[in-house]
Amino acid sequence: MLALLCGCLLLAAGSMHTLSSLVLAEPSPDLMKQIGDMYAKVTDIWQELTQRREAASQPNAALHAVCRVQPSATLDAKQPRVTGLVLFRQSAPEARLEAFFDLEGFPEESNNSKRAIHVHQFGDLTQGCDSTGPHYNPLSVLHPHHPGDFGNFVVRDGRVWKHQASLPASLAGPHSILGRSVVVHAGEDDLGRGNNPASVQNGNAGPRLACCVVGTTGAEPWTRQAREHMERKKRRRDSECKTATA
Ligand SMILES: *[C@@H]1O[C@H](CO)[C@@H](O)[C@H](O)[C@H]1NC(C)=O
Ligand SMILES: [Cu+2]
Ligand SMILES: [Zn+2]
Repeated sequence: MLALLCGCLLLAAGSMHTLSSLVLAEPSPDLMKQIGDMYAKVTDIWQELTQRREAASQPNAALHAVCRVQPSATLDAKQPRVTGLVLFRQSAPEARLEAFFDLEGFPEESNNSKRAIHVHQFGDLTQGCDSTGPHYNPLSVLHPHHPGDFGNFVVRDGRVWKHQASLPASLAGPHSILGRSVVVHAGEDDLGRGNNPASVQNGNAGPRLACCVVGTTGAEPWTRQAREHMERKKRRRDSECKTATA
């Protein structure tokens, strides 16, 4: 396999220039750059092939990530201290990203208000959530089309609790959100409809209340959360039935 790839490299380089210039003359910087580019491409293909083989040899190839949400270190005393967990799961590298959001600590008086959650560029919490940078934007597009624009989450009784089956971000590939951060904002995301420059950068979602760095994990936290989710749903249904029949 490797020999074949090297053969391709030589052939490709040879077709760009005559073989004699490759062998006899001092290689031009241009040629060196082309060989360098080709080498990078071959390396990419090679890595993808070996990764694919690795994934195929593992019976459970699902990807999991976890993000433990903590109040921003730079938060002032008046702001609520939001804590909780965001869990991610992708059944395969090309599959859709699922997530559980389980956050608490929002003020009671903010019942039914909406809070924005995004993926930000850096997994750097050295200055609290302020050092996480702007929205993660690998394709240079406008908000709300960033991969980590998760939108607004309704606070109920001080809590955000939501399962999302299909988010635009990924845990695999060149734009993986692993090592980047999840930021919970004090305000609602205007989803790019604010008619000002900030609206198409960050949705005017306000101060950064809490954040975390997305890290890899095994399947266990997801399994536990999924079980709890089912139980809570059942409890909610049961209590709704009771009030309906009362
Ligand atoms: C918050 O709103 C939900 C419905 O949206 C309601 O069931 C609940 O009682 C409210 N909680 C408070 C503290 O008002
Ligand atoms: Cu944000
Ligand atoms: Zn965005």
